[in-house]
Amino acid sequence: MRAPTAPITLDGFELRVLHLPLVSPFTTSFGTETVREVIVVRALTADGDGWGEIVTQDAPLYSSEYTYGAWDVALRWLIPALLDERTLPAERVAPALEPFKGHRMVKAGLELAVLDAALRAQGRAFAEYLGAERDRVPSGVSVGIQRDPQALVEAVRGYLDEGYVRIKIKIKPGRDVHDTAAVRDAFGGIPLQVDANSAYTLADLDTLAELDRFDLLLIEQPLQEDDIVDHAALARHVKTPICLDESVVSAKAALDALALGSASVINIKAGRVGGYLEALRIHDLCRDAGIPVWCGGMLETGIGRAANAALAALPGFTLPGDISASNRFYTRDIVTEPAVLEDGHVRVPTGHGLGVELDDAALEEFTVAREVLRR
Ligand code: OSB
Ligand code: MG
Repeated sequence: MRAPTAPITLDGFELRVLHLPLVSPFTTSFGTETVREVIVVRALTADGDGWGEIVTQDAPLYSSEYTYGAWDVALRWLIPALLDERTLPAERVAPALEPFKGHRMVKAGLELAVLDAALRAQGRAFAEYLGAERDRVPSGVSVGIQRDPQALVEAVRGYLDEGYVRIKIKIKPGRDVHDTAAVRDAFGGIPLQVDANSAYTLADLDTLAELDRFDLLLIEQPLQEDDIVDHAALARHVKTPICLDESVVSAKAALDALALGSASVINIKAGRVGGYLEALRIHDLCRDAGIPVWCGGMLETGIGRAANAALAALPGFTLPGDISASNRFYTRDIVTEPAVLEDGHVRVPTGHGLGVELDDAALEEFTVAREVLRR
């Protein structure tokens, strides 16, 4: 279990910025996206290529990271540091990048590409490597803010009809209690949770406490990223479990949040915490502490979606994650077999590495910038 990868010789990295059209606009408390701008990483090694994804968005609204900041730091600092190492096991990627502060999504994407290459070279599946115990994971869906509560109800109805087993709705001040009430009233006791993407402060305590009457699974990241003390205060005043997303940027941050009582559930996103290996550490520590976790999403392409399905198959992921089918976001993905919904679940890939193959034509079609750095 969790045997490390064999050392691999890095020849270079290819980065691409992609623009993938979304099937419908995705609105959160911080903005609306109609096109997913994302960076795809290809690790070029003596033993074959590996793929990763840097989940930054075009603007620094969810976190301080954004596409062209990621692009710059990867090409100027992080990739050169990895190429200096020449030969390394994938587990040494994060330590090699550790001196550079922040830029966790970039580090995660580079690490994933090396992991994929190393595991493919060894003929091992990412899920097995992580210690996954399930061959499919329950699929939840994150529903953006709609024109009005009626439109939200119709959007949710569509996803329930498709078989999604858990609904998460985005909220923001002025679009919280009524939206949640509309979904509760329309669909009764469905598994339901809300995500504020840090749109509130403690001054909104009364509004947040009003959500208690909807019997939600959790409220995700109501306050700011660095408000872990305020989240603890809020948790004492509301009944709904508080779940942290943005605030948990590392295993240490997760430990601190649990020690303070800032959260009773944690959303794990590999990009946000600097990689799948750090995500694994958060899974392990939460499991030891009896804290439920679930796998968050960043509108991943087929690359990151495959990796997320593998991660979510670990035993501590006891709540459905934001791992929906590819077609929830995209009409065309960049992998040959995009994730599909089967009986409310997404299958965990079993092929070597991440277990997905790139659709070269789709990759070309969506590429808007490309750079290769070789040793
Ligand atoms: O807060 O979970 C979030 C998407 C982009 C940035 C932040 C978040 C989200 C989502 C979508 O909620 C999750 C998904 O990929 O399905
Ligand atoms: Mg969130």
